[in-house]
Amino acid sequence: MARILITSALPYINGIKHLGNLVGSMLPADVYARFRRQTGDEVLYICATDEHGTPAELAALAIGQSVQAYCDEQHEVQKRAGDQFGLSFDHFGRTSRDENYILTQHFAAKLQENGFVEKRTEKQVFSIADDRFLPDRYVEGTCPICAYEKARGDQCDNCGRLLDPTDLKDPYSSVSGSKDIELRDTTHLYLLQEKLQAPVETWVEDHADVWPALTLSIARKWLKEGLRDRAITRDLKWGVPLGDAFGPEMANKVFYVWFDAPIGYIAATKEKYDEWESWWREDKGAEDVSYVQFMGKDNVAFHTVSFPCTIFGSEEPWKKVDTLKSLNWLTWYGGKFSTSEKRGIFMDQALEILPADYWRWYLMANAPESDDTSFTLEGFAQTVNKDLADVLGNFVNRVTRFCKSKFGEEVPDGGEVGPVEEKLFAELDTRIASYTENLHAMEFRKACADLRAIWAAGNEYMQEAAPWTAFKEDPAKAAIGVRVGLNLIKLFGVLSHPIVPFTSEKLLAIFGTTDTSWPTGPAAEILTSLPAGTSFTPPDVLFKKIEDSQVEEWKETFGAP
Ligand code: B3M
Ligand code: ZN
Repeated sequence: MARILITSALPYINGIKHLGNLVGSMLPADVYARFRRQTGDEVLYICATDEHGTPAELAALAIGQSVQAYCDEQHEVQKRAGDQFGLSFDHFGRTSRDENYILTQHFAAKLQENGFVEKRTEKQVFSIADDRFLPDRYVEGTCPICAYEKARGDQCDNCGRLLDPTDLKDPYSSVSGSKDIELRDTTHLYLLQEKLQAPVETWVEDHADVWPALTLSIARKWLKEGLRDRAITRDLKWGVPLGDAFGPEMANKVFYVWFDAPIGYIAATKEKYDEWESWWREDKGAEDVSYVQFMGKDNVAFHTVSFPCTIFGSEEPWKKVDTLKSLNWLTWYGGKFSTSEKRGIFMDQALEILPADYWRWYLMANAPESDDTSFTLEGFAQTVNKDLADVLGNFVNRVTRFCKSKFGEEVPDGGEVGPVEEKLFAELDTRIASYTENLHAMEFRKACADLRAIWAAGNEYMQEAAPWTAFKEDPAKAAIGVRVGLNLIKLFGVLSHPIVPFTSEKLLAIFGTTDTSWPTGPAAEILTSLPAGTSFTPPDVLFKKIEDSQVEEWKETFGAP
Protein backbone atom coordinates (compact mmCIF):
# COMPACT_ATOMS: atom_id res chain seq x y z
CA MET A 1 0.00 0.00 0.00
CA ALA A 2 1.49 3.29 -1.13
CA ARG A 3 0.92 6.68 0.49
CA ILE A 4 -0.18 9.18 -2.13
CA LEU A 5 -0.44 12.89 -1.41
CA ILE A 6 -2.44 14.73 -4.04
CA THR A 7 -3.04 18.46 -4.38
CA SER A 8 -4.78 20.48 -7.06
CA ALA A 9 -3.97 24.14 -7.66
CA LEU A 10 -5.87 26.22 -5.15
CA PRO A 11 -8.83 27.92 -6.84
CA TYR A 12 -8.70 31.67 -6.41
CA ILE A 13 -11.45 33.07 -4.23
CA ASN A 14 -12.93 35.64 -6.61
CA GLY A 15 -16.01 33.75 -7.69
CA ILE A 16 -17.08 30.34 -8.77
CA LYS A 17 -14.77 28.52 -11.19
CA HIS A 18 -15.54 27.81 -14.83
CA LEU A 19 -15.26 24.46 -16.60
CA GLY A 20 -11.77 25.36 -17.83
CA ASN A 21 -10.53 25.79 -14.25
CA LEU A 22 -12.26 22.58 -13.24
CA VAL A 23 -10.66 20.38 -15.88
CA GLY A 24 -7.32 22.16 -15.45
CA SER A 25 -6.67 20.88 -11.96
CA MET A 26 -9.42 19.81 -9.56
CA LEU A 27 -11.22 17.29 -11.74
CA PRO A 28 -8.20 15.31 -12.98
CA ALA A 29 -6.85 15.32 -9.42
CA ASP A 30 -10.14 13.91 -8.21
CA VAL A 31 -10.15 11.18 -10.85
CA TYR A 32 -6.64 10.20 -9.87
CA ALA A 33 -7.44 10.29 -6.14
CA ARG A 34 -10.49 8.10 -6.60
CA PHE A 35 -8.55 5.62 -8.71
CA ARG A 36 -5.70 5.34 -6.22
CA ARG A 37 -8.15 4.81 -3.38
CA GLN A 38 -9.75 2.00 -5.38
CA THR A 39 -6.41 0.29 -5.85
CA GLY A 40 -6.03 0.20 -2.08
CA ASP A 41 -3.52 3.02 -1.63
CA GLU A 42 -3.64 5.48 1.22
CA VAL A 43 -4.63 8.75 -0.42
CA LEU A 44 -4.73 12.27 0.94
CA TYR A 45 -6.26 14.75 -1.48
CA ILE A 46 -5.93 18.34 -0.31
CA CYS A 47 -7.22 21.56 -1.81
CA ALA A 48 -8.21 25.00 -0.50
CA THR A 49 -9.34 28.41 -1.62
CA ASP A 50 -6.52 30.84 -2.41
CA GLU A 51 -7.83 33.97 -0.72
CA HIS A 52 -5.26 36.75 -0.57
CA GLY A 53 -4.18 39.48 -2.94
CA THR A 54 -5.55 42.54 -4.68
CA PRO A 55 -8.24 40.84 -6.81
CA ALA A 56 -9.97 39.56 -3.66
CA GLU A 57 -9.81 42.99 -2.06
CA LEU A 58 -11.20 44.66 -5.13
CA ALA A 59 -13.93 42.09 -5.67
CA ALA A 60 -15.12 42.64 -2.11
CA LEU A 61 -14.91 46.42 -2.51
CA ALA A 62 -16.96 46.28 -5.70
CA ILE A 63 -19.91 44.74 -3.88
CA GLY A 64 -19.46 46.70 -0.67
CA GLN A 65 -18.48 43.73 1.47
CA SER A 66 -15.60 43.37 3.87
CA VAL A 67 -12.97 41.16 2.33
CA GLN A 68 -13.30 38.71 5.21
CA ALA A 69 -17.05 38.38 4.70
CA TYR A 70 -16.55 38.09 0.95
CA CYS A 71 -14.04 35.27 1.34
CA ASP A 72 -16.18 33.47 3.92
CA GLU A 73 -19.06 33.48 1.51
CA GLN A 74 -17.10 32.59 -1.61
CA HIS A 75 -15.32 29.77 0.14
CA GLU A 76 -18.69 28.19 0.94
CA VAL A 77 -19.88 28.71 -2.63
CA GLN A 78 -16.81 26.95 -4.01
CA LYS A 79 -16.96 24.19 -1.47
CA ARG A 80 -20.58 23.46 -2.30
CA ALA A 81 -19.91 23.40 -6.04
CA GLY A 82 -16.97 21.05 -5.44
CA ASP A 83 -19.16 18.69 -3.43
CA GLN A 84 -21.85 18.72 -6.05
CA PHE A 85 -19.29 17.88 -8.72
CA GLY A 86 -18.16 14.95 -6.61
CA LEU A 87 -14.68 16.35 -5.92
CA SER A 88 -13.50 14.01 -3.20
CA PHE A 89 -11.20 16.32 -1.27
CA ASP A 90 -10.09 14.88 2.02
CA HIS A 91 -10.00 18.48 3.07
CA PHE A 92 -10.86 21.74 1.37
CA GLY A 93 -9.20 24.44 3.43
CA ARG A 94 -8.53 28.17 3.24
CA THR A 95 -5.29 30.09 2.91
CA SER A 96 -6.67 32.77 5.21
CA ARG A 97 -6.68 30.50 8.24
CA ASP A 98 -4.25 30.70 11.15
CA GLU A 99 -2.37 27.58 10.12
CA ASN A 100 -1.32 29.29 6.92
CA TYR A 101 -0.39 32.51 8.71
CA ILE A 102 1.85 30.59 11.06
CA LEU A 103 3.52 28.44 8.42
CA THR A 104 4.02 31.35 6.03
CA GLN A 105 5.68 33.39 8.76
CA HIS A 106 7.74 30.35 9.64
CA PHE A 107 9.06 29.94 6.10
CA ALA A 108 9.85 33.64 5.84
CA ALA A 109 11.73 33.54 9.14
CA LYS A 110 13.76 30.54 7.98
CA LEU A 111 14.59 32.21 4.68
CA GLN A 112 15.75 35.27 6.58
CA GLU A 113 17.79 33.20 9.01
CA ASN A 114 19.49 31.41 6.12
CA GLY A 115 20.34 34.60 4.27
CA PHE A 116 17.85 34.23 1.43
CA VAL A 117 15.86 37.42 1.98
CA GLU A 118 16.83 41.03 1.79
CA LYS A 119 15.01 44.36 2.06
CA ARG A 120 14.99 46.55 -1.01
CA THR A 121 13.45 49.97 -1.49
CA GLU A 122 11.87 50.84 -4.79
CA LYS A 123 9.41 53.25 -6.32
CA GLN A 124 5.83 52.16 -6.84
CA VAL A 125 2.66 53.78 -8.05
CA PHE A 126 0.50 55.08 -5.21
CA SER A 127 -3.07 56.19 -5.83
CA ILE A 128 -4.02 59.04 -3.55
CA ALA A 129 -7.74 58.73 -4.29
CA ASP A 130 -7.72 55.00 -3.55
CA ASP A 131 -5.29 55.41 -0.68
CA ARG A 132 -3.28 52.40 -1.79
CA PHE A 133 -0.28 51.26 -3.76
CA LEU A 134 -1.34 49.85 -7.09
CA PRO A 135 0.03 46.62 -8.50
CA ASP A 136 1.32 47.25 -12.04
CA ARG A 137 -1.69 45.81 -13.75
CA TYR A 138 -4.05 48.16 -11.94
CA VAL A 139 -2.34 51.19 -13.45
CA GLU A 140 -3.68 51.93 -16.91
CA GLY A 141 -2.86 54.52 -19.52
CA THR A 142 -1.88 55.09 -23.11
CA CYS A 143 0.59 52.64 -24.63
CA PRO A 144 3.81 54.41 -25.68
CA ILE A 145 4.19 52.00 -28.60
CA CYS A 146 0.74 51.69 -30.19
CA ALA A 147 -1.23 54.48 -28.45
CA TYR A 148 -3.88 52.04 -27.20
CA GLU A 149 -5.65 53.93 -24.42
CA LYS A 150 -6.29 51.09 -22.02
CA ALA A 151 -2.83 49.57 -21.80
CA ARG A 152 -2.03 48.03 -18.40
CA GLY A 153 1.06 48.87 -16.41
CA ASP A 154 2.47 45.39 -16.90
CA GLN A 155 1.52 44.83 -20.53
CA CYS A 156 -0.35 46.34 -23.46
CA ASP A 157 -3.17 44.02 -24.49
CA ASN A 158 -3.31 45.63 -27.91
CA CYS A 159 0.29 45.28 -29.09
CA GLY A 160 1.46 42.73 -26.52
CA ARG A 161 4.47 44.77 -25.39
CA LEU A 162 5.62 44.24 -21.79
CA LEU A 163 5.56 47.55 -19.96
CA ASP A 164 6.42 49.29 -16.73
CA PRO A 165 3.78 51.55 -15.22
CA THR A 166 6.15 54.49 -15.74
CA ASP A 167 6.10 53.84 -19.52
CA LEU A 168 2.40 54.73 -19.76
CA LYS A 169 1.25 58.15 -20.94
CA ASP A 170 -1.59 59.73 -18.93
CA PRO A 171 -1.62 56.98 -16.35
CA TYR A 172 -4.61 56.48 -14.07
CA SER A 173 -5.78 54.06 -11.41
CA SER A 174 -7.99 51.36 -12.91
CA VAL A 175 -9.55 50.92 -9.48
CA SER A 176 -11.13 54.37 -9.36
CA GLY A 177 -10.14 55.99 -12.64
CA SER A 178 -8.31 58.67 -10.69
CA LYS A 179 -5.29 60.36 -12.26
CA ASP A 180 -4.15 61.55 -8.87
CA ILE A 181 -1.31 59.04 -8.66
CA GLU A 182 2.38 59.36 -7.88
CA LEU A 183 5.51 57.31 -7.41
CA ARG A 184 6.38 56.62 -3.81
CA ASP A 185 9.21 54.79 -2.14
CA THR A 186 8.32 51.51 -0.54
CA THR A 187 10.41 48.75 1.00
CA HIS A 188 9.84 45.08 0.33
CA LEU A 189 11.36 41.75 1.23
CA TYR A 190 13.05 40.07 -1.69
CA LEU A 191 13.56 36.36 -1.93
CA LEU A 192 17.07 35.87 -3.32
CA GLN A 193 16.20 33.33 -5.95
CA GLU A 194 19.45 33.82 -7.86
CA LYS A 195 21.24 32.16 -4.97
CA LEU A 196 18.78 29.27 -5.09
CA GLN A 197 19.02 28.51 -8.79
CA ALA A 198 21.55 25.71 -8.40
CA PRO A 199 19.66 23.43 -5.99
CA VAL A 200 16.38 24.00 -7.82
CA GLU A 201 17.98 23.20 -11.14
CA THR A 202 19.57 20.00 -9.86
CA TRP A 203 16.27 18.93 -8.37
CA VAL A 204 14.37 19.61 -11.62
CA GLU A 205 16.91 17.68 -13.67
CA ASP A 206 16.71 14.79 -11.22
CA HIS A 207 13.06 14.47 -12.31
CA ALA A 208 13.67 14.81 -16.04
CA ASP A 209 12.70 11.19 -16.66
CA VAL A 210 9.50 11.21 -14.68
CA TRP A 211 7.90 14.62 -15.22
CA PRO A 212 5.55 15.02 -18.18
CA ALA A 213 6.98 16.91 -21.15
CA LEU A 214 4.85 20.03 -20.67
CA THR A 215 5.87 20.40 -17.03
CA LEU A 216 9.53 19.86 -17.74
CA SER A 217 9.69 22.25 -20.67
CA ILE A 218 8.15 25.07 -18.64
CA ALA A 219 10.48 24.51 -15.70
CA ARG A 220 13.52 24.42 -17.97
CA LYS A 221 12.50 27.58 -19.79
CA TRP A 222 12.46 29.52 -16.52
CA LEU A 223 15.71 28.07 -15.32
CA LYS A 224 17.38 28.80 -18.61
CA GLU A 225 16.37 32.45 -18.45
CA GLY A 226 17.90 32.49 -14.98
CA LEU A 227 15.98 32.97 -11.76
CA ARG A 228 15.59 36.53 -10.59
CA ASP A 229 15.18 37.75 -7.05
CA ARG A 230 11.54 38.62 -6.43
CA ALA A 231 9.53 40.67 -3.98
CA ILE A 232 7.56 38.47 -1.61
CA THR A 233 5.70 41.24 0.20
CA ARG A 234 3.02 43.76 -0.75
CA ASP A 235 1.51 46.97 0.57
CA LEU A 236 -1.94 45.54 1.20
CA LYS A 237 -4.11 45.04 4.22
CA TRP A 238 -5.53 41.63 3.35
CA GLY A 239 -2.99 38.84 3.51
CA VAL A 240 -0.58 37.12 5.86
CA PRO A 241 0.93 39.93 7.95
CA LEU A 242 4.69 40.12 8.28
CA GLY A 243 4.40 40.71 12.01
CA ASP A 244 7.33 42.29 13.78
CA ALA A 245 10.01 39.88 12.58
CA PHE A 246 11.27 42.20 9.85
CA GLY A 247 11.35 45.56 11.59
CA PRO A 248 8.70 48.12 12.44
CA GLU A 249 8.59 49.66 8.95
CA MET A 250 7.48 46.26 7.58
CA ALA A 251 4.86 45.43 10.18
CA ASN A 252 1.92 46.76 8.16
CA LYS A 253 2.73 44.81 5.03
CA VAL A 254 1.60 41.38 3.99
CA PHE A 255 3.19 38.53 2.08
CA TYR A 256 2.60 38.32 -1.66
CA VAL A 257 -0.26 35.95 -2.43
CA TRP A 258 1.93 33.66 -4.52
CA PHE A 259 4.31 33.36 -1.57
CA ASP A 260 1.66 32.15 0.86
CA ALA A 261 -0.63 30.20 -1.51
CA PRO A 262 1.56 27.11 -2.09
CA ILE A 263 2.32 26.98 1.63
CA GLY A 264 -1.46 26.65 1.82
CA TYR A 265 -1.19 23.02 0.68
CA ILE A 266 0.66 22.21 3.87
CA ALA A 267 -1.45 24.52 6.03
CA ALA A 268 -4.71 23.06 4.73
CA THR A 269 -3.50 19.60 5.76
CA LYS A 270 -2.63 20.97 9.17
CA GLU A 271 -6.12 22.49 9.50
CA LYS A 272 -7.60 19.03 9.58
CA TYR A 273 -4.97 16.46 10.55
CA ASP A 274 -2.94 16.33 13.74
CA GLU A 275 -0.54 14.00 11.93
CA TRP A 276 -0.06 16.47 9.06
CA GLU A 277 3.70 16.27 9.41
CA SER A 278 3.70 12.59 8.47
CA TRP A 279 2.63 13.79 5.01
CA TRP A 280 4.86 16.82 4.77
CA ARG A 281 8.07 16.33 6.75
CA GLU A 282 10.62 13.87 5.52
CA ASP A 283 12.03 13.66 9.02
CA LYS A 284 8.58 12.80 10.40
CA GLY A 285 7.31 9.99 8.23
CA ALA A 286 6.84 11.60 4.81
CA GLU A 287 9.91 9.99 3.25
CA ASP A 288 7.73 7.24 1.77
CA VAL A 289 5.01 9.61 0.52
CA SER A 290 4.59 10.04 -3.19
CA TYR A 291 3.36 13.57 -3.94
CA VAL A 292 1.44 14.45 -7.11
CA GLN A 293 0.29 17.95 -8.02
CA PHE A 294 -2.28 18.94 -10.65
CA MET A 295 -2.42 22.36 -12.27
CA GLY A 296 -2.98 24.41 -15.41
CA LYS A 297 0.13 25.29 -17.39
CA ASP A 298 0.17 28.92 -16.18
CA ASN A 299 0.85 27.68 -12.65
CA VAL A 300 3.74 25.38 -13.46
CA ALA A 301 6.55 27.90 -12.98
CA PHE A 302 5.30 28.73 -9.49
CA HIS A 303 5.36 25.06 -8.54
CA THR A 304 8.56 23.95 -10.23
CA VAL A 305 10.67 27.00 -9.49
CA SER A 306 9.28 29.65 -7.12
CA PHE A 307 7.82 27.46 -4.41
CA PRO A 308 10.80 25.09 -4.53
CA CYS A 309 12.98 28.16 -3.85
CA THR A 310 11.00 28.72 -0.65
CA ILE A 311 11.45 25.10 0.33
CA PHE A 312 15.14 24.82 -0.52
CA GLY A 313 15.81 28.15 1.15
CA SER A 314 14.18 26.97 4.37
CA GLU A 315 16.84 24.26 4.59
CA GLU A 316 14.27 22.04 6.27
CA PRO A 317 13.21 18.57 5.09
CA TRP A 318 9.83 19.45 3.62
CA LYS A 319 8.22 17.03 1.20
CA LYS A 320 8.72 18.19 -2.38
CA VAL A 321 6.54 17.27 -5.33
CA ASP A 322 7.37 14.02 -7.14
CA THR A 323 5.13 14.40 -10.18
CA LEU A 324 3.34 17.40 -11.64
CA LYS A 325 0.52 16.80 -14.04
CA SER A 326 -0.02 20.02 -15.95
CA LEU A 327 -2.80 20.71 -18.38
CA ASN A 328 -3.29 23.04 -21.30
CA TRP A 329 -6.32 25.29 -21.74
CA LEU A 330 -9.85 24.30 -22.33
CA THR A 331 -11.16 27.07 -24.56
CA TRP A 332 -14.68 28.34 -24.98
CA TYR A 333 -15.31 27.86 -28.70
CA GLY A 334 -11.64 28.54 -29.38
CA GLY A 335 -11.57 31.72 -27.26
CA LYS A 336 -10.88 32.30 -23.59
CA PHE A 337 -13.08 31.21 -20.73
CA SER A 338 -13.01 34.30 -18.54
CA THR A 339 -14.00 34.82 -14.93
CA SER A 340 -13.76 38.61 -15.06
CA GLU A 341 -15.80 38.79 -18.24
CA LYS A 342 -18.11 35.95 -17.20
CA ARG A 343 -17.49 34.12 -20.46
CA GLY A 344 -18.15 30.39 -20.69
CA ILE A 345 -19.98 28.02 -18.35
CA PHE A 346 -19.35 28.09 -14.62
CA MET A 347 -19.61 25.17 -12.24
CA ASP A 348 -22.90 26.26 -10.66
CA GLN A 349 -24.51 26.97 -14.04
CA ALA A 350 -23.39 23.62 -15.42
CA LEU A 351 -25.12 21.78 -12.58
CA GLU A 352 -28.31 23.75 -13.08
CA ILE A 353 -28.71 22.20 -16.51
CA LEU A 354 -27.31 18.69 -16.13
CA PRO A 355 -25.92 16.38 -13.41
CA ALA A 356 -22.20 16.34 -12.68
CA ASP A 357 -21.35 13.09 -14.47
CA TYR A 358 -22.39 14.43 -17.87
CA TRP A 359 -19.76 17.18 -17.46
CA ARG A 360 -17.19 15.00 -15.80
CA TRP A 361 -17.29 12.49 -18.62
CA TYR A 362 -17.07 15.07 -21.39
CA LEU A 363 -14.32 17.05 -19.67
CA MET A 364 -12.13 14.07 -18.89
CA ALA A 365 -12.67 12.41 -22.28
CA ASN A 366 -11.57 15.70 -23.85
CA ALA A 367 -9.04 16.80 -21.23
CA PRO A 368 -6.62 19.36 -22.72
CA GLU A 369 -3.59 17.18 -22.26
CA SER A 370 -1.47 17.39 -25.37
CA ASP A 371 -2.94 20.67 -26.58
CA ASP A 372 -5.55 23.31 -25.92
CA THR A 373 -9.00 21.88 -26.51
CA SER A 374 -12.11 23.71 -27.58
CA PHE A 375 -15.28 23.25 -25.57
CA THR A 376 -18.45 23.47 -27.63
CA LEU A 377 -22.00 22.69 -26.58
CA GLU A 378 -22.43 20.78 -29.83
CA GLY A 379 -19.43 18.56 -29.04
CA PHE A 380 -20.65 18.15 -25.49
CA ALA A 381 -24.11 17.00 -26.62
CA GLN A 382 -22.63 14.60 -29.13
CA THR A 383 -20.28 12.99 -26.61
CA VAL A 384 -22.96 12.64 -23.97
CA ASN A 385 -25.51 11.19 -26.36
CA LYS A 386 -23.13 8.73 -27.89
CA ASP A 387 -20.99 7.53 -25.02
CA LEU A 388 -23.24 7.89 -22.04
CA ALA A 389 -26.75 7.47 -23.41
CA ASP A 390 -26.24 5.12 -26.38
CA VAL A 391 -23.36 3.01 -25.18
CA LEU A 392 -23.45 2.84 -21.39
CA GLY A 393 -27.03 3.81 -20.53
CA ASN A 394 -28.60 1.71 -23.21
CA PHE A 395 -26.60 -1.35 -22.28
CA VAL A 396 -27.65 -1.23 -18.65
CA ASN A 397 -31.24 -0.60 -19.54
CA ARG A 398 -31.44 -3.42 -22.07
CA VAL A 399 -29.86 -6.08 -19.91
CA THR A 400 -31.75 -5.32 -16.72
CA ARG A 401 -35.10 -4.97 -18.44
CA PHE A 402 -34.74 -8.12 -20.46
CA CYS A 403 -33.68 -10.12 -17.44
CA LYS A 404 -36.56 -8.79 -15.41
CA SER A 405 -39.13 -9.70 -18.05
CA LYS A 406 -37.83 -13.23 -18.70
CA PHE A 407 -36.06 -14.38 -15.54
CA GLY A 408 -37.28 -11.96 -12.88
CA GLU A 409 -35.19 -9.65 -10.72
CA GLU A 410 -32.38 -12.03 -9.98
CA VAL A 411 -29.29 -13.30 -11.73
CA PRO A 412 -30.41 -16.34 -13.78
CA ASP A 413 -28.90 -19.78 -13.44
CA GLY A 414 -27.89 -22.18 -16.22
CA GLY A 415 -25.88 -22.13 -19.42
CA GLU A 416 -22.15 -22.33 -19.89
CA VAL A 417 -19.37 -20.07 -20.99
CA GLY A 418 -18.66 -20.58 -24.70
CA PRO A 419 -16.58 -18.98 -27.46
CA VAL A 420 -18.59 -15.75 -27.48
CA GLU A 421 -17.84 -15.24 -23.80
CA GLU A 422 -14.19 -16.27 -24.23
CA LYS A 423 -13.79 -13.61 -26.86
CA LEU A 424 -15.27 -10.98 -24.55
CA PHE A 425 -13.02 -12.03 -21.67
CA ALA A 426 -9.92 -11.81 -23.83
CA GLU A 427 -10.81 -8.35 -25.03
CA LEU A 428 -11.59 -7.13 -21.54
CA ASP A 429 -8.32 -8.45 -20.17
CA THR A 430 -6.43 -6.28 -22.61
CA ARG A 431 -8.66 -3.24 -22.20
CA ILE A 432 -8.73 -3.27 -18.42
CA ALA A 433 -4.94 -3.57 -18.31
CA SER A 434 -4.60 -0.62 -20.63
CA TYR A 435 -7.17 1.43 -18.71
CA THR A 436 -5.40 0.75 -15.43
CA GLU A 437 -2.05 1.68 -16.92
CA ASN A 438 -3.35 4.93 -18.39
CA LEU A 439 -4.92 5.96 -15.11
CA HIS A 440 -1.65 5.28 -13.34
CA ALA A 441 0.13 7.38 -15.94
CA MET A 442 -2.52 10.13 -15.63
CA GLU A 443 -3.18 9.88 -19.36
CA PHE A 444 -6.82 10.73 -18.95
CA ARG A 445 -7.98 10.96 -22.55
CA LYS A 446 -6.50 7.58 -23.29
CA ALA A 447 -8.03 6.19 -20.11
CA CYS A 448 -11.45 7.46 -21.16
CA ALA A 449 -11.01 5.91 -24.60
CA ASP A 450 -10.29 2.60 -22.87
CA LEU A 451 -13.34 2.90 -20.66
CA ARG A 452 -15.52 3.74 -23.64
CA ALA A 453 -14.14 0.67 -25.44
CA ILE A 454 -14.91 -1.46 -22.39
CA TRP A 455 -18.53 -0.28 -22.41
CA ALA A 456 -18.70 -0.87 -26.16
CA ALA A 457 -17.31 -4.40 -25.76
CA GLY A 458 -20.30 -5.08 -23.52
CA ASN A 459 -22.68 -3.95 -26.24
CA GLU A 460 -20.94 -6.02 -28.88
CA TYR A 461 -21.09 -9.04 -26.65
CA MET A 462 -24.83 -8.64 -26.07
CA GLN A 463 -25.27 -8.24 -29.80
CA GLU A 464 -23.55 -11.56 -30.40
CA ALA A 465 -24.91 -13.45 -27.44
CA ALA A 466 -28.40 -12.14 -28.32
CA PRO A 467 -30.28 -13.69 -25.38
CA TRP A 468 -33.51 -12.22 -26.73
CA THR A 469 -33.39 -14.49 -29.77
CA ALA A 470 -31.97 -17.46 -27.88
CA PHE A 471 -34.58 -17.35 -25.15
CA LYS A 472 -37.32 -19.36 -26.88
CA GLU A 473 -35.25 -22.27 -28.13
CA ASP A 474 -32.37 -22.29 -25.70
CA PRO A 475 -33.15 -20.61 -22.36
CA ALA A 476 -29.81 -21.78 -20.91
CA LYS A 477 -27.94 -19.89 -23.59
CA ALA A 478 -30.07 -16.85 -22.87
CA ALA A 479 -29.31 -17.24 -19.16
CA ILE A 480 -25.54 -17.17 -19.57
CA GLY A 481 -25.83 -14.12 -21.83
CA VAL A 482 -27.87 -12.26 -19.25
CA ARG A 483 -25.70 -13.42 -16.39
CA VAL A 484 -22.55 -12.13 -18.05
CA GLY A 485 -24.46 -8.96 -18.97
CA LEU A 486 -25.37 -8.33 -15.34
CA ASN A 487 -21.80 -9.04 -14.28
CA LEU A 488 -20.66 -6.51 -16.85
CA ILE A 489 -22.89 -3.86 -15.31
CA LYS A 490 -21.30 -4.44 -11.95
CA LEU A 491 -17.83 -4.30 -13.49
CA PHE A 492 -18.72 -1.07 -15.28
CA GLY A 493 -19.84 0.29 -11.93
CA VAL A 494 -16.39 -0.31 -10.48
CA LEU A 495 -14.35 0.81 -13.48
CA SER A 496 -16.39 3.96 -14.05
CA HIS A 497 -16.01 5.20 -10.49
CA PRO A 498 -13.02 7.54 -11.01
CA ILE A 499 -14.62 9.39 -13.92
CA VAL A 500 -18.38 9.24 -13.30
CA PRO A 501 -18.76 8.46 -9.59
CA PHE A 502 -22.47 9.21 -9.31
CA THR A 503 -23.25 6.80 -12.12
CA SER A 504 -20.91 4.24 -10.61
CA GLU A 505 -22.87 4.45 -7.39
CA LYS A 506 -26.13 3.84 -9.25
CA LEU A 507 -24.70 0.87 -11.14
CA LEU A 508 -23.44 -0.76 -7.99
CA ALA A 509 -26.69 -0.01 -6.18
CA ILE A 510 -28.45 -2.24 -8.71
CA PHE A 511 -26.79 -5.12 -6.86
CA GLY A 512 -26.95 -3.51 -3.45
CA THR A 513 -23.20 -2.97 -3.16
CA THR A 514 -20.87 -0.01 -2.74
CA ASP A 515 -17.64 -1.97 -3.11
CA THR A 516 -15.43 -0.25 -5.68
CA SER A 517 -12.23 -2.30 -5.15
CA TRP A 518 -10.23 -2.34 -8.35
CA PRO A 519 -10.51 -5.66 -10.22
CA THR A 520 -7.35 -7.71 -10.24
CA GLY A 521 -8.14 -11.19 -11.52
CA PRO A 522 -8.82 -12.26 -15.10
CA ALA A 523 -12.06 -11.15 -16.74
CA ALA A 524 -13.21 -14.76 -16.86
CA GLU A 525 -13.38 -14.72 -13.07
CA ILE A 526 -14.69 -11.22 -12.63
CA LEU A 527 -17.55 -11.76 -15.03
CA THR A 528 -18.77 -14.88 -13.33
CA SER A 529 -18.50 -13.56 -9.79
CA LEU A 530 -22.14 -12.54 -9.25
CA PRO A 531 -23.72 -15.86 -8.25
CA ALA A 532 -26.99 -17.01 -9.78
CA GLY A 533 -29.85 -16.02 -7.54
CA THR A 534 -28.38 -12.62 -6.60
CA SER A 535 -31.23 -10.17 -6.65
CA PHE A 536 -31.05 -6.84 -8.38
CA THR A 537 -33.14 -3.73 -8.91
CA PRO A 538 -33.37 -2.29 -12.42
CA PRO A 539 -32.41 1.39 -12.33
CA ASP A 540 -34.26 4.36 -13.78
CA VAL A 541 -32.99 5.75 -17.04
CA LEU A 542 -29.33 6.61 -16.40
CA PHE A 543 -28.81 9.35 -18.99
CA LYS A 544 -31.19 11.51 -20.93
CA LYS A 545 -30.17 12.44 -24.42
CA ILE A 546 -29.51 16.08 -25.10
CA GLU A 547 -31.87 17.47 -27.74
CA ASP A 548 -30.78 19.86 -30.48
CA SER A 549 -33.27 22.36 -29.14
CA GLN A 550 -31.50 22.30 -25.78
CA VAL A 551 -28.16 22.95 -27.42
CA GLU A 552 -29.67 25.95 -29.18
CA GLU A 553 -31.17 27.25 -25.98
CA TRP A 554 -27.91 26.89 -24.02
CA LYS A 555 -25.91 28.52 -26.79
CA GLU A 556 -28.17 31.50 -26.39
CA THR A 557 -28.02 31.49 -22.58
CA PHE A 558 -24.24 31.23 -22.43
CA GLY A 559 -23.59 33.52 -25.36
CA ALA A 560 -21.83 30.93 -27.50
CA PRO A 561 -20.38 32.47 -30.64
N1 B3M B 1 -4.82 30.45 -7.33
C1 B3M B 1 -4.48 29.74 -9.61
C2 B3M B 1 -4.88 30.98 -10.30
O1 B3M B 1 -5.63 31.76 -9.72
C3 B3M B 1 -3.85 29.99 -8.31
C4 B3M B 1 -3.22 28.71 -7.88
C5 B3M B 1 -2.50 28.75 -6.60
S1 B3M B 1 -1.79 27.22 -6.30
C6 B3M B 1 -0.89 27.41 -4.92
O2 B3M B 1 -4.45 31.14 -11.42
ZN1 ZN C 1 0.44 48.85 -27.20
